[in-house]
Amino acid sequence: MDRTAQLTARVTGRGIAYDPPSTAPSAASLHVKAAHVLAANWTGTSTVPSRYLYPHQWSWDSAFIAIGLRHLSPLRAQTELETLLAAQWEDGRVPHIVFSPSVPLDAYFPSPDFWRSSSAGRAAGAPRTVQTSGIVQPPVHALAAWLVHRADPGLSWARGFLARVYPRLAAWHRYLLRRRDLGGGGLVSVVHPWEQGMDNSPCWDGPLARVTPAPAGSFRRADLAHGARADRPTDLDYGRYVRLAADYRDGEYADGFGEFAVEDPSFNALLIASEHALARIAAELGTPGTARHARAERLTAALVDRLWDDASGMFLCRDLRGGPIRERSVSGLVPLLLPGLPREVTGALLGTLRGPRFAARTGLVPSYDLRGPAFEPNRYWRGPAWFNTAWLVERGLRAHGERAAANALRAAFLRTAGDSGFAEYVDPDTGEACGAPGFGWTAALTLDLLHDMDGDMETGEEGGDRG
Ligand code: 9WN
Repeated sequence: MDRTAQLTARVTGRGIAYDPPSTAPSAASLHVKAAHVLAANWTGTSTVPSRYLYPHQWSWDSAFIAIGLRHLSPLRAQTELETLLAAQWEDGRVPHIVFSPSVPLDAYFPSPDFWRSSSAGRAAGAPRTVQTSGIVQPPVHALAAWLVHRADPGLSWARGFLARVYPRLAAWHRYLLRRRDLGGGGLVSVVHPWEQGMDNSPCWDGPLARVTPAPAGSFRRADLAHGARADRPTDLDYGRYVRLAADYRDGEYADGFGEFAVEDPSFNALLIASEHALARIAAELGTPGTARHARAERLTAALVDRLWDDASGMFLCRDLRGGPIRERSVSGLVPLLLPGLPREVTGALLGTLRGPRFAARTGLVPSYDLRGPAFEPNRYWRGPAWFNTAWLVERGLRAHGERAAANALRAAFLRTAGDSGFAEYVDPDTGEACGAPGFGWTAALTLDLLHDMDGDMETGEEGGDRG
């Protein structure tokens, strides 16, 4: 059944009339506009998410950006990933921010003098020549490297791209699997909300409540100079982010069971998708990828075992100190991306996606349950729709043969991305642009959906569901 028709019925049930979509811009004009955003955000070696709000290189942003850039310039896409990986620490972690030395310290907080990577990170092997943060972000990089290679294998072979990035990507996954399995059940834990990437999600409210905030006067937020206060995390949340990051730094970035440790479905699903991609990269380089595919399957089983919640029809986060977190966020739908899910899990995820909690008027996927107690349509990750998560869900729908639903989500993505000026995120019902305009991954993933119609990410061994 056509997803738009379903949406109309459900939305009417919520008492909101469905607006017909705006006239779709032509693919050619969207391409030109998206390419323009990426050109404006390009620094020469990488792409900033936003010149104003985020003027450095961010880890998972760069992976998504490379996935789009491959359609414009496979060389730039390779460079994007290699610039990030050049800042990898000796323990294998890929830092969530690589700071640009030409940007003033007060342009973004926390700045390099907060993280002090070259001194506090010395024991963990932080690079000496570049300043970085000390936390990580979701491991989308091997998936991105594989897709970038496939965009122009000739150029990739000529430059030795895969051979250079493979050991770094393998070390990155090793770090996560060995140092971050804090729960001992095979899944990776994040130790800060910024690591998971959906910073202000209501999922973190419970675990964050245990954290004593850093005093308000001890830091100066730079985000409020560019973002609306009502859209951004509160000062209290920021105080807690700062405390967690400062404590991690003061412990010289050694990994252990701290105050915040959460197993997150999206972070782990992206690791699994990337592990499958790493298996393909290994095979392309002449080493069998079978063991890596098998590890990805074991991780998928652990994900289902530890985070699947039948009653909610989706995956939930697990607070290692408090147990399952009962808030429903888009993170719990991202595992749809995975090829090896049990059939009943896939079916339930599709049902949840179509149901009243996640079917928004724009046709995009809200970051948080539309009916949840903490829902706010404009506040950071507490309801608005983001384009990277829409892209992940679209790829998941396509991977599971849900062509009509994938096409509807793709159309909603392209229409809203164009109408919003490639906004960082939008109100999930009205499509109103929020956050930074001309946002890197919104433009990049627009290009990907324009140019990669079949969405074959080749992330599984055989593909398809397990019966
Ligand atoms: C902290 C850069 C990043 C994204 C995150 C998003 C936001 C930073 C912030 O911006 O986080 O890392 O200052 O709020 O939540 O997903 O990678 O675009």
